Amino acid sequence: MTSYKVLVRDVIKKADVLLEVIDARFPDETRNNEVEKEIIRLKKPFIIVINKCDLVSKDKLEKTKARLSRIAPTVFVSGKARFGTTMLRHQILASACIKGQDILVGTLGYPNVGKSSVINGVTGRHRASTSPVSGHTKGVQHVGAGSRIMFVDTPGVIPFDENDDYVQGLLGIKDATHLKDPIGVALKIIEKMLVENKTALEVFYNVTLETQDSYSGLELIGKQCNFLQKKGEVDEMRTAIRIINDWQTGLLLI
Ligand SMILES: Nc1nc2c(ncn2[C@@H]2O[C@H](COP(=O)(O)OP(=O)(O)OP(=O)(O)O)[C@@H](O)[C@H]2O)c(=O)[nH]1
Ligand SMILES: [Mg+2]
Repeated sequence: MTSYKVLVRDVIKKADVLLEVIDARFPDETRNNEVEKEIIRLKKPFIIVINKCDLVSKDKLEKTKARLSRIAPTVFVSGKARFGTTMLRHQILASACIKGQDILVGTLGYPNVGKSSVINGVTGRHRASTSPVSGHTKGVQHVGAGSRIMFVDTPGVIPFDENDDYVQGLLGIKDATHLKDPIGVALKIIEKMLVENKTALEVFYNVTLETQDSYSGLELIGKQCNFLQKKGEVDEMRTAIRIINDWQTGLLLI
């Protein structure tokens, strides 16, 4: 594969407007500083697209939008539920600021954040191929969206530190059984939910979490799911895999 830096630079250079697609559940983890700097360096307009907005509460969404709007125009959408895509189309036309010509829209972001799904949301058709398996879009693809808009779909080109099990687990880049440390990742998910939406976690697993301790949370959830080993202690690995699966399939909502 072409070096990601070359690919990203090339897309930024050619595009009239850039979309930085991020995941509503972890906006900060999915923003990329290097990409933003390069866009700003080349003085290109960009839009922050908070995708998968169907997976978070309206309250969290509004707060994230208010915070990120200070950096660039920000819209929230759901590529899957086709929500917010008309607003995004308007924002693209407003940001491009070129009259009468076609607008080339570069789409950048981490693997699996939903770049291709956002494009399909705006085109109203399944023109860009999508998949739950990350790394799906292989090369740069052009996708026409009518009324002067032409998208450039890219592969999830931002590389991960191979050791970053947590982000790979959070983003569903690797499924639970392929992570190096599923228990560690599940604990991080619990930690994140304890801070952001403890009630959702409690309701989903039908448990009451007395402390902010993620390890006790894992144990309680394991017990409640009846994931026990022979001697009666909680099967932590099985519990962790269940939590990661629930998170990655969008059953566990922040
Ligand atoms: N719940 C929800 N899921 C979404 C949304 N957008 C995309 N997905 C899911 O996320 C997964 C990845 O979507 P893609 O559009 O293929 O993501 P991508 O960023 O193009 O991924 P790569 O091409 O692999 O880098 C698929 O399983 C989609 O169904 C959304 O708005 N909400
Ligand atoms: Mg794709």
